[in-house]
Amino acid sequence: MSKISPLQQARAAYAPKLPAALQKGAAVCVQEGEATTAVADVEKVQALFKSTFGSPVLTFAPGCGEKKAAINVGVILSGGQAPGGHNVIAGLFDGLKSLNADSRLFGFLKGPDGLVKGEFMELTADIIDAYRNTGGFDMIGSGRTKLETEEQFEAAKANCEKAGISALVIIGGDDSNTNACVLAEYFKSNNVGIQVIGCPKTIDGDLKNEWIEASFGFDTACRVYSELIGNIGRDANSAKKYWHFIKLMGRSASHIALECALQTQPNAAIISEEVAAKKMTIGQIVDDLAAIVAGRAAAGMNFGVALIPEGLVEFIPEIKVLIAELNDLLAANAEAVEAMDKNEKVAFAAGKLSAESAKVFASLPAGIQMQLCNDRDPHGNVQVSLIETEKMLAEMVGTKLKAMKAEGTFKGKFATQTHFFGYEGRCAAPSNYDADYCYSLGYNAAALIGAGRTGYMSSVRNTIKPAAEWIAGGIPITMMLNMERRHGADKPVIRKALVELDGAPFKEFAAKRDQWAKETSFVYPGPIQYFGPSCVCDLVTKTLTLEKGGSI
Ligand code: FBP
Repeated sequence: MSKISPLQQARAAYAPKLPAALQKGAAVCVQEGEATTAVADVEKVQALFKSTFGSPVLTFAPGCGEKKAAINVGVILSGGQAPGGHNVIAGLFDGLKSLNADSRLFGFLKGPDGLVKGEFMELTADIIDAYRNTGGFDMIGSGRTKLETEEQFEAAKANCEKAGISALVIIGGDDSNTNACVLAEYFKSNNVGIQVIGCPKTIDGDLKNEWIEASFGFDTACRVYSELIGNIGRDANSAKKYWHFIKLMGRSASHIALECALQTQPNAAIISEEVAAKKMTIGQIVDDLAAIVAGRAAAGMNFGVALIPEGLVEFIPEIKVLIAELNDLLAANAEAVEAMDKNEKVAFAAGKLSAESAKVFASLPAGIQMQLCNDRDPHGNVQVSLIETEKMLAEMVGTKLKAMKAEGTFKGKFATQTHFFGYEGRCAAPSNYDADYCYSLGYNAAALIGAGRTGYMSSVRNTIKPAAEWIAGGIPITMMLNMERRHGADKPVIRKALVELDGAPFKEFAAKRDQWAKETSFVYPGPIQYFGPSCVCDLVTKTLTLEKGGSI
């Protein structure tokens, strides 16, 4: 057996809490709500999902332990890692065993690819026990293959039938759950007896809506980043000589940056959704940051902490246009560009851009110009997550402050350190919130399977309350769909949840940020607590607390 840490050993014994409805087993009493519709584009969604559209919202109540027939179930982890994935699988395993001890669970390997290629392993009690309450997705691996073609669906069907699998649980983000919905529809409309259930995962926190109040992993990842930000804040406040520019993962939405700001009270935090709404230029963002630095310097504080969301550049309108122009330009001249070195590419791009974009391009640091010209994904798009926005802003703010110094409007010092927190948080041992929530989501998925449903997302709500009061049930995925333009075609997708500027979390941040900028009000959250009093172990994110009408 490989060596495990003392914490992992102790944590293995943690028994995740379950909602009251699931405490007597996954054979629940099912209460059906009204028939549902789609979030928008109802007729188009209905036409595409003839067999699964309109199913009711389900709420579970404790059952009487009724035994169900034994079944084989397959599980898939899809997309980026998020703390708690193993607990979803453990909950699913325990839930299935509560329905019938002879039921078996199979894990498809390396994500949806495993389903298409028929690569899987049986997940026995020994395997499950070794992964309880651990972070990571290493039990079966994950992948980003999209399940969307009929060939893939047919291969999935054949591979499930070979293993006698009659239900699939897909653990993923908005795209993976959209694909789960499409697969459920395909199976049902073709009379294939395989149920499909989705579970909401992503540290990004952007798979949430009226019915799914959080995606798992967000809580733990934000706590890990906030611990690190707090440590940096304390270092900054001790040494008093550096400004720390910290980029935080989260792809597009700024939920992580916002939650970390609420937890740590930095001197500045940029929220991409606000930048887009105010149509801010890169120059304005730099000016605002420089003004905060200069203001603190005038008060004798040549240090600070600034948070930057990963997806920022795509939300700055002028950079979005620039990136689109660069994508087209480099794709249209792919062969010639291939032969150029980094400097030649930059010079080539600079000479071909529209006048407006050329100006924006010229205003960016040389390193960022190169990254914009070089880092492209297989679809020919700039990989924004690889752009070192934290370095870009540190450099541009430095340049602005030099100019201000020359004018006499800045008299302080400006030395920077830059950081990127992302992978550090994705595989952390799940917090109690995520351990309990994930286990409940998995157990609840077994209840949905036991209730014979398909095309549903496992839903556990009311999670700001103690677990016994959590509401377990199922939400038809079709209910969350709308039509969006993707790769030149209208596609049904689950709407991505961005930060709402009229939502309580952003309003709380906006009301406090000026004070945080001027003063040093850092909060030091410290590491996630797994053992100890409930007031430090069973925390809920500030975002969820505020969204549910609470105060922080
Ligand atoms: P998911 O949406 O699949 O959960 O992934 C989220 C994420 O961690 C983003 O925050 C980040 O931009 C991206 O994955 C990084 O992807 P990769 O793991 O491929 O580097």
